[in-house]
Amino acid sequence: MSEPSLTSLEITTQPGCWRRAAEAAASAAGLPRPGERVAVTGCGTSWFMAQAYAALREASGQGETDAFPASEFPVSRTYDRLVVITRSGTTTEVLDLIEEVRERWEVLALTADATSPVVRAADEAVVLAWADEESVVQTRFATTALAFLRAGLEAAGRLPEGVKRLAEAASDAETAVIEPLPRAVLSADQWTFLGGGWAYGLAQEAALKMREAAGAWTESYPAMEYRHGPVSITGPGRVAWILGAAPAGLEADVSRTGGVLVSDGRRLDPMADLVRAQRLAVAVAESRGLDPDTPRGLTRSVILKG
Ligand code: F1P
Repeated sequence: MSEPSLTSLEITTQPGCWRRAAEAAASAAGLPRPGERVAVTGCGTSWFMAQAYAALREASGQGETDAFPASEFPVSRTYDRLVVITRSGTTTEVLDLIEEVRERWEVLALTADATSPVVRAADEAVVLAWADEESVVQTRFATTALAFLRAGLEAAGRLPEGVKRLAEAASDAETAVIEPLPRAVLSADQWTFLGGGWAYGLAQEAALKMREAAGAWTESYPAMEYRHGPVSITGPGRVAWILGAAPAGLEADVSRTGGVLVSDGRRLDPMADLVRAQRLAVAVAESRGLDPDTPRGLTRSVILKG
């Protein structure tokens, strides 16, 4: 048997990383304060974590919160604070955006690298170096950054009805890293990930993981958008996977197509369900003879100029 991939090893460390993120958030400076108008940004995986946090913060009643990819940021808007997520701290679009807005807004950066340019560019930087990864494909850094921000929300106020505390999410992740994945999901040839509210960003990330690590055909949509077209893709041998609570009737809709529905309901926290999708990405990559540690066409960071 060959050695487990770095990606799969890093995936298993997430419960501990999330617990450590909660400790780090307790003493961190620069986190959004309740009532502030906040924007969150990043690229790729980091943008999807930004989406999840923005939706969770706004649903928590802590203030209007937008998320944009750094390359499509509407800079003419007005915010109190910009939160940037960038594992490498070197992504060009993120650094360019900070340069453009730093005189107007407070900037908090979450990164894995204390020596990276984003640390110098931001007003405050939170360095989650212990969550950094050797893999190009991000798993634990991204979810740990989200856990850190989520812990900040928990400390500042009440979370929305039905959202678990981070400590419970970390316990759910302990289950998610070991639980066998359903055979029909492993052998499918297409996967559509769905999520409502803050779980939509997580669904986007699940789909990206499958593309990055396994070169798989995936799609992702807000849960209620599925019936508005994307359902046409699902059929025998294909999967619709809902992270978080499923809308009424989804099971019947998927069953009519002949496809497989993965719906964990409220058992696992949606972040823990994302961990299962990360494991699926590794398993599908390996079943296709791909090495998840060397994803096709990807680099650790996109640096667009010298
Ligand atoms: C962002 C990112 C990754 C993606 C790829 C290129 O990096 O887009 O999400 O998987 O490796 O870079 P970062 O800004 O978080 O370092």
